[in-house]
Amino acid sequence: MLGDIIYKKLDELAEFSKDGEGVTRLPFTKEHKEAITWLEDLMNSANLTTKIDNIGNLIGEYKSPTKNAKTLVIGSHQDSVINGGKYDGALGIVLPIMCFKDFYETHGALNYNIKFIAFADEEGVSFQTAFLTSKAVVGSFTPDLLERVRYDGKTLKKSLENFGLNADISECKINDVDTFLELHIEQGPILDNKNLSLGIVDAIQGIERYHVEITGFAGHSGTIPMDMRRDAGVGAAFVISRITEFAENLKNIVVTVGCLELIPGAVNVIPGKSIFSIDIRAMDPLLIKTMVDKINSVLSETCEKRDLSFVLERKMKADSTICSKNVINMLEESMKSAGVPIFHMTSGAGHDAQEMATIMDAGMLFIRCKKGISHNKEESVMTEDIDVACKVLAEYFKCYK
Ligand code: HGY
Ligand code: MN
Ligand code: MN
Repeated sequence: MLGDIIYKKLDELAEFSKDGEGVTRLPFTKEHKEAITWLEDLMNSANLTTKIDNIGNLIGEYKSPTKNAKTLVIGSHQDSVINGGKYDGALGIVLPIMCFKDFYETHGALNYNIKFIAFADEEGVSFQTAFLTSKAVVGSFTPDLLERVRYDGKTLKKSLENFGLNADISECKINDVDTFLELHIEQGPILDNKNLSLGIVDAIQGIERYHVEITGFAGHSGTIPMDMRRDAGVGAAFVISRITEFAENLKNIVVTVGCLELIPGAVNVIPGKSIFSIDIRAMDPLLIKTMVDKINSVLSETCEKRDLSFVLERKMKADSTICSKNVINMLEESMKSAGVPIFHMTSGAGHDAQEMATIMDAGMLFIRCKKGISHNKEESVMTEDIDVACKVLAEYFKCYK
């Protein structure tokens, strides 16, 4: 079955990763280059014409013989988080290409065009953003992002140049496109708990990400009395615990501090500086605003009390997205034709579909992942669910208009 073939292809793709646990494939790296070379072969085997745009997205095109045909865009991201799983992003690139190849060999020409996209950078791990390269595709990329600096001190601009890309990013904008469909693992436990293979996404929650720096004064851990310290590490600890408790009581919002650094980071030095990230998600933008106001007030109170100073900088914002009714209806029709139970849900995770929805009808189809585990090497899918997704996507190819 196609599910087994796709499963094995995803094992191959996962090999393009930095050493270490799970998959680490960050954008504009050796691993990214290897992955899109491999994906280009896969696209070519499906008779797609391929190109890499000026920000490293790989695009495979099927051109319909029909004049002035509509264009369906299908894709997801090639990049991973650090020590992530094999399926986050990758499944939404490989499955549609393999399913199209099988469909075209059986049914022949379509009366619409298809663009398959492997987005270079969705996770935002390298440049403290998210949906960086789908922003370029929809035309919302701003030149200031070129100055963002990644883990090795290189700016995005330099990283692109080293990757062989130094052209005008405004040329990445795609036009004359009608519908975007993204297949993606759910990254949550709902489908697994309900023993369902697939879910139609009705909405994707909004995201705001912040960079926080607290500055105190480095000192000797043995000689400075507790009441004379300006400990930036303790400042961070109080802030993180208070904003977490606030989010727990606020409900329908999630707040995560995924990165935390104490400087200078020596066992016998009072931290003079602490740097951490805050990732905030909710469907309701008012909840996010309430949370950001609380973060500001907790930072002010804590820093005043402990003679510290702080910087709170927003690094990215993506509005919550209501998925297109047209896409939802067509997914329902496809699931009905494939004899698959219809289930609607929302997405806790962010996706390129949020950017793509700013210029066209956009929707998502979720595929169960075991226990909802994701952003973890234990991430796993079943070949049976991949088969079910292929059946539904084939019906979608049939009914798309
Ligand atoms: O962070 C997210 O929600 C997604 O995995 N990019
Ligand atoms: Mn992810
Ligand atoms: Mn993803």
